[in-house]
Amino acid sequence: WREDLCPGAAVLRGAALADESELLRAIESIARLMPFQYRATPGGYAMSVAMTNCGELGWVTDSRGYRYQATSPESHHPWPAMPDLFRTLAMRAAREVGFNDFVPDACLINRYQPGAKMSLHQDKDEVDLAQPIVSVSLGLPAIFQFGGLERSDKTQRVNLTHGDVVVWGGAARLRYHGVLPLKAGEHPLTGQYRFNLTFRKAR
Ligand code: MD3
Ligand code: FE
Repeated sequence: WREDLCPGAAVLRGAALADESELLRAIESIARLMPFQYRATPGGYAMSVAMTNCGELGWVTDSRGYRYQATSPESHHPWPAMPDLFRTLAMRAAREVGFNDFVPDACLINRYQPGAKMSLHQDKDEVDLAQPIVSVSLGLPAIFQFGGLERSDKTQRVNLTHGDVVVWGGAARLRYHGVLPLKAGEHPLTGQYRFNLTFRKAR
């Protein structure tokens, strides 16, 4: 079922459940080719979320800034191809919310362990902000926080659990958002981790 969070953002509860095993197997094979990395922000802080990517472009951060690039900074190899299942799932979710021409070229894979968090931020490194972002949550649940267009705007909390898919676009596209520190737990399919796939049209 669908829950509207605010204009432009909707949660499709359980929309990825039918593909849970295949999604997790794909994440494992991507991570074998491109291991998860704890990257540093341009300000020099180590992120608590480990990241890898698949697709034509991947999101990276280092002392020079945030950007999308076609190769891994460690190996200089192209990111693994985006599995058809990933692209199809993201396109179908976007379409359900009214974004009919969304074709992602980048998939950032975030891995949270207990205590890992993502501070309030905007996603604005993509060229065409008329395209939405689709996120898929797998494994341990997280409390997602979203605010307004200014960092100081008041925030709302929403629980994202295994299999939830969220589409963010339109008026919600530049809202500040983040993830509160992950609570420890054990998920039957992912153990102590939460994975989040975010699909973007970067270029
Ligand atoms: C709201 N990831 O990688 S996904 C990120 O759960 C990121 O790992 C979070 O924020 C995670 O940048 C949240 C949900 C999400 C993604 C994109 C958004 C929410 C958004 C873009 C605009 C507004
Ligand atoms: Fe984000």
